[in-house]
Amino acid sequence: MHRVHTGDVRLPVRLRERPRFWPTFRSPLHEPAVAARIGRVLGICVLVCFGTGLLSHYQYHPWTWLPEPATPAWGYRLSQGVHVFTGIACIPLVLVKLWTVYPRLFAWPPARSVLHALERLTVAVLVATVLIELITGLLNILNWYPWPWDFVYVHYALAWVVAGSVLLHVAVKLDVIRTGLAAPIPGPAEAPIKPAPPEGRARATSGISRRGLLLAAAGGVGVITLTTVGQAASPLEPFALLAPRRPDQAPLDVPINRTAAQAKVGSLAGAESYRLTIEGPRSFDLDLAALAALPTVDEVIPLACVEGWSVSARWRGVRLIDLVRRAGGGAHSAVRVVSLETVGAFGSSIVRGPQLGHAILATHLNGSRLTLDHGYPVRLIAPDRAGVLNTKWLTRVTVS
Ligand SMILES: Nc1nc2c(c(=O)[nH]1)N[C@H]1C(S)=C(S)[C@@H](COP(=O)(O)O)O[C@H]1N2
Ligand SMILES: [Mo]
Repeated sequence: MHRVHTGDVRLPVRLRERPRFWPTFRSPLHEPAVAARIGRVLGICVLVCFGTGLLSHYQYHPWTWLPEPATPAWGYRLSQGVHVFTGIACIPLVLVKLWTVYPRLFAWPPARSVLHALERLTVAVLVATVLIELITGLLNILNWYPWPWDFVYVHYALAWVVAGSVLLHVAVKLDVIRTGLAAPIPGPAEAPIKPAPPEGRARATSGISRRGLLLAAAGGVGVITLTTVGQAASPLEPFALLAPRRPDQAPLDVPINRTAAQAKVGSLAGAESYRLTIEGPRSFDLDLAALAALPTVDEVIPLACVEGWSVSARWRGVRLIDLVRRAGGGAHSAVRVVSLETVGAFGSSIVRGPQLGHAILATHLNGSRLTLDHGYPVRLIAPDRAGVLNTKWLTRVTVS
C-alpha cells in the first residue's frame, strides 16, 4: 500500500483522507488571529490569578521562616480581590476561546503522529483542569461545596497543573500564536462574514465579525466584573447583582460568613457565664465585666474573605499583645486563638510575627457591640490577614 510520511509514524493513504461525513469549518472566527488575541488576555488573567492564589495559600499555610506581614492592612484584600475577579473574568474568556478553537477537535487525521497525539492530550488536560478550577472557584464564591473532597487542597493542587499546562501550551503553540497576533483583524468597516459555500457537511458561522467577537468577549468580562466586583469595591455595590454577599445589605455593614446558629455556638457565646481564658506562663480568665474594663483601641481594618467579598470596617477591642504580655509572653510568641466552635476547620488560628503586634480582640464593630453572628462576645481581627483566620466566638488564647 502507498504510504505518506508524517513525522514519526507512517499513515496509510486511506487514513489521510477526511471522511465525507467529517465536519469542516470555514468561518474566520475560528482563525488563529482571533484565538491568539483572546488567548493572550486569558493567559494574563490565568497567571495573575495563579500568583494571587499562591499569596492566599501562603496565608493559609505560612512558611514558618517568614512570618506574615501586617502592612499594608489592605494587602490581602487587594490580592484576594484580584484573584477572585481575574478568575471570574476567565470564565467568559475561556468559553469564547474554546468556541474559537473547537473546530480543532475535528482536525483530520485526529493525530498525525505520536507527538501530535501527546500534544492533543496535554490540551485536553489543560481544558479539563481549567474548567474544574474555574467551576470549583465559582462554587466556593457561592459557598456551595457539592463534592466530598477538600476544596482548598484540590483547588491548590490543580492550580499547578493548570499553570504547567498553560506554559506547555504556549511553548508548543508559539509559532501559531506569533502568526495569529501578527495577522490583522479588519476594523468595524469589515462586512459581516458570509458563510462559505458548503462543501460536504461544511459548517460556517455568519453574522458577527472577528472584531465583533473580540468586543463581545470584552463585554462579557466587563458585565461579569461589574456585577460581582461590588462585593469588594464599595462604589460599585449597587451593581453587584451577581454577588452573593453585599456589605451594604449586611448587619453592621459586614456580611456574615457563618452564623452563630450554623456554628452551634449561640447558647455558649451568649451565656452570662462566658469566660475568656488566656493560657501561658501566667494564665488568667476574663469574664464579660473584666473584658469590658480593659483599655481598648479603635481601628479601621478590612475583612477580606476568600469567597470574594471584602469590606473595610471599624473595630474596637483589646490589643491581643497586651493580654499576651500579661500572660507572660511577648512579641516573639506564637499565639493560638480558639473558638467556642469545635467542628470544622475555622475553630482556631495562629497569630504571630508582625500581625501579633496589630491584632485586636474585638468586642465592637462599626460603633456597635458585636452581634452574635459577627463573633460576640469577642473575636480576632488583624490587618493583611485572610478573613477565614479572623476567628470568631473566642473562648481561649494560648501563648507559646
Ligand atoms: N469560629 C469561626 N470563626 C470564623 C468563621 C467561622 O465559620 N467560624 N468564618 C471565618 C471566615 S471564612 C470569615 S470571612 C470571617 C467572617 O466574619 P464575619 O462573619 O463577621 O463577616 O470570619 C472567620 N471566622
Ligand atoms: Mo471567609
